[in-house]
Order: sequence, then C-alpha cells, then structure tokens
Amino acid sequence: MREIVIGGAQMGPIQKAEPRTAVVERMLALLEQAVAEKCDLVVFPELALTTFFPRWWMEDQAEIDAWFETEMPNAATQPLFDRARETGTAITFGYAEKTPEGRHFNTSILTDKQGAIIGKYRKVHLPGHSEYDTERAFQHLEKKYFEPGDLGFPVWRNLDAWMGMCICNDRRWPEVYREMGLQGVELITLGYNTPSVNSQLSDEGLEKRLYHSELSMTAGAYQNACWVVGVAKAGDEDGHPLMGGSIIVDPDGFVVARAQTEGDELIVHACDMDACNFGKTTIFDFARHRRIEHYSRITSQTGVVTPE
Ligand code: CDV
Repeated sequence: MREIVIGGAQMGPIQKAEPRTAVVERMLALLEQAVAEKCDLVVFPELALTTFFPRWWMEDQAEIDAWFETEMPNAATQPLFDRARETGTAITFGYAEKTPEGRHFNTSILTDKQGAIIGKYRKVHLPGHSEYDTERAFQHLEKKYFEPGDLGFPVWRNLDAWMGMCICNDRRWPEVYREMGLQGVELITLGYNTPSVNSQLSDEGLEKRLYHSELSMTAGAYQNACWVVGVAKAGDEDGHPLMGGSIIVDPDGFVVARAQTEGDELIVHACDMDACNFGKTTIFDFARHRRIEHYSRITSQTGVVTPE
C-alpha cells in the first residue's frame, strides 16, 4: 500500500482589498489543521493568494501586474513554505505568475516534503474572453490577463507516486487527464474558481455547475485510473459568488470526500496509490487497448468540421 493522506484545503472568498499576508495566515491555519490530521500533501485552490481578479476590467498594466507574483516563494508566501518544510508537508497552490521576461501565466506549483518546488504547471485552457463583453452578467478576462501555458502536462515523482496538475477549466477537457494518464499519473491535483452562475446563461445555477464540475473530475479519474483532488475557492468575493464543491475522487470515479461549506474547509482522505493499479492493468491498460490510428483528429483539428 502506498498511502498519501491528502488534505483538500478549500478556501472561502478573498476580497479585493485583502492583502496576501492575511490570505497566507488563512492558508497557514488550514495547513495546521492538515498537519493535525496527519496529511502528507495539502492542495490549495487556483489563484489562492488573491481574489479572482480576472472578473475585473483593468487597462493600466501596473494595476494588472499588482495581482502577479514575480518570484515564488516571496516575502508573503515564505511563512507557508517554512511551515510546510518544518512539518514535512508537501503543498500545491495556484497563483498569477509574471516571468522575468514579462510573460503572464495562471500557474500552480508543487513542493516535496522538504519544501522545495519540484513541479510547475501553467494553465493551458483559459476560459472567457479578452475584450470587454457587454453581453455578460460579469466579466471573465483570463484571455486578456494570461497567455496559455507553455509547459504541457508533465508529471512528477513525489511522495512515492506519479503526480500531475491542471487548473480549473482544464478539468473539463478529457485530453488533459489522458495526457497525464499516458505518463502513468496516479494523482491529479487542481484548484478552481468557478462562478456559481453562468455569466452567459442566468438560469444555469449552482446545481448544474456543481454537477458538471464533479462529472468532469469523476470521469477523468475513472478513465485514467487515478486519484483526482479538486479544490475550490468559494463564496462571495465582492458580490460575485463562487461555488464550493471541493472533492477527492478515487480511481474508480467515486467521491470519497466532499466539502460541505463555501468557506475555508479542509477535506481529508487517505489515498492508496496502489488502488490505481487494477484499472491501469485491465480496462484502461492503454498499451493493450488504445487505437491511436483512429485518434488523429484530436491533435490535428481544433474545432468541429462536419463531413461535406
Ligand atoms: N477559473 C476558471 O477557469 N473558471 C471556469 C469558468 C469560467 C467556467 C471553469 O471552468 O470553472
């Protein structure tokens, strides 16, 4: 048995005015809870250090850049790295990354138990739009503030398992799980900021959005025989509600832990990485059963083309 005790550290809302130092205090409180529950790994959400700023239209580059981190760890996050190292806890969290070349990414990092960053992922599937959209109930400007990730979907050996990451909207795309599945992934972690209502469809509310989120993650887990841990930033951020619904999914696609609130809340499960072996060697033994000669459209064509 290769057991990893995983804490999904859902975070409640972060208001625009809340400084990173205050947010890190909240993350430290969740980390302490996780340590008390003997977690080996704690998973925090997408853009964990700030409010979900892509909902705000900004034109001044200095104002935009204020939401980004130019180094990691930095002064605000160092206490989190220090405490994770002291307690021997691996962590993963998302943040807005500005590179030394001035590139902007929606990023997440993964540490080992010694607090060293061993993995970085940059969000590939950026939802939303890049221009102000008067048709929407609220803006979702990820395509304005970030460029698509350039690192693909790597996996890393950590805590004696193969781990990979994706971020929020990525979880809705089966290609994401399969890219990592083809590298033997056993645990996929992801954070999300998902509005509780659809900005383009006012009667699509919480129930349907929670269902689609869970459907995507449970399918990805089952079809790749891996654990999936999806962690929300939830609650009302300056009048904009985000859904909760953080879950831990086993390699059979069953939800084994689920958040009950829209606030700071830790969900915990002891995840046996060897539970992936059966699916990976039977129904989803890719080497035996995949028929790649029929899959060429997946990498040669982006949109729908109906036959002539
Ligand atoms: N942060 C996100 O990527 N949110 C999207 C919303 C816009 C649908 C999501 O897929 O949850």
